[in-house]
Amino acid sequence: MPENKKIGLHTLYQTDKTKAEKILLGASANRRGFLKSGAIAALGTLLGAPVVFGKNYPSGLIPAAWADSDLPFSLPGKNGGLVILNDRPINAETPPHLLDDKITPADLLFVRNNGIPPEAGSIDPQTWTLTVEGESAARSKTYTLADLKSKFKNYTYQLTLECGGNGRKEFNPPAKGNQWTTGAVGCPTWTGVRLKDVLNDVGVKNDAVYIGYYGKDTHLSGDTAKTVISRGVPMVKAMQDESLLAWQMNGADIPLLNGHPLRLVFGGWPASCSGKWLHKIVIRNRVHDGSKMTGQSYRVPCTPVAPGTKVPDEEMCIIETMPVKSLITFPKTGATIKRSQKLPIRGHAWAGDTSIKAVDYSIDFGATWQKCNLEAAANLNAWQHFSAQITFPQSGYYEVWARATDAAGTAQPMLLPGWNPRGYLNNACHRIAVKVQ
Ligand SMILES: Nc1nc2c(c(=O)[nH]1)N[C@H]1C(S)=C(S)[C@@H](COP(=O)(O)O)O[C@H]1N2
Ligand SMILES: [Mo]
Repeated sequence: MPENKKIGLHTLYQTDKTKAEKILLGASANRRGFLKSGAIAALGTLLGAPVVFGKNYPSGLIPAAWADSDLPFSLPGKNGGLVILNDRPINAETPPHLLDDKITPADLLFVRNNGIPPEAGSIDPQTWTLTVEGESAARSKTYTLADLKSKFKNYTYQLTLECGGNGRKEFNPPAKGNQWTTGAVGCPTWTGVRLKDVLNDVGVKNDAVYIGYYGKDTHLSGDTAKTVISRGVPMVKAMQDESLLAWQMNGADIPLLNGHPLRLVFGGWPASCSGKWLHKIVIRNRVHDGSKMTGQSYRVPCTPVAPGTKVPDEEMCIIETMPVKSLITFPKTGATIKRSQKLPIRGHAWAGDTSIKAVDYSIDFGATWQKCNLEAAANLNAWQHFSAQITFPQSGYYEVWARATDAAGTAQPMLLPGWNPRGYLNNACHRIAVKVQ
């Protein structure tokens, strides 16, 4: 008898995961960040046994009964194929072959949480408000969601969100944090109002430098006085046409884990700028100094350093536009084809605030490169689709590498770019394995 069956674990795996998800993501925590007893009791019922030390159970943690099973623990509103990197806070990335759509479906957009999202039951779009204030705001003003929708013109843009730490896993010495491989990126459409229209309605003083955001998620410690994350962007990015206060993704409510009912979307910048569960924006007369804006967070050395270097805070610069990058989304790595066949490949390329002018592929580890077909972007800050048909000279093992070049002529590095202490901005070429028989 297999070991697992002997100890009866299979029965745990068969219990109702959907109900468990509801309990875990809808449950409130006490002051110390542990699940309240009602939720623990409900979880015990599902597991078919009481959670004996339940009073120590951290809110948001997925029981190992599900987390370690082969069955995907699907997050609410998310595809079961997402890879969960961390369950408290929830961080999940999308494997490359699941990012094949030109417009990323909502259930396939990665999730990066720094804290515990607001409880589903506590979000009422009817009463949700956004307040704009700060030293450089002419006054303080509060809008309901209905105000935003009706007072300002609505816009839809396709915008790329990529976590600044996407690709962190490859850096050596390793950087702390979620070990993202390639999947902390996606490009859905977003509907909302221009941030600049709202800022102008409030009134922006001449000395405005930066905006900062505040969301309704709670700190992992359970301390409600602590801010999870409060980042922002300089006024020029805030005032860009494509910078949105969005309430829809792909024409439907934004999934809870991606910031329902309201979030900021700054395409092409580290996604950490795009505040979720947004309820307050501050217009600052200095660089915003909220949580994860200062120190070493979302910053890289202002000038390159040798791997492993300790860099003082003053020599770290805030990441703004993201670098040129691409991803092969078809075929899935490990594809096998017949010698007589051509291999179709496709994927997407993006480059922060600029466009992609070429994508090339190589089947000889970068010695020679061939052009891919490249489509135009739907709008500024949207990724561009590429494709090609590859003929292989003989049977054997190959790697297909893709390399994008942006409008300024900057191309992706074939291997790792500059090491930095927190492991940001890895835009190395993506590669897949192909066997020709
Ligand atoms: N309120 C809030 N906003 C947030 C975060 C968060 O933890 N809380 N994480 C940020 C980071 S680091 C990233 S990469 C993106 C991830 O967006 P997504 O989860 O919708 O993919 O949200 C950003 N906005
Ligand atoms: Mo991020």
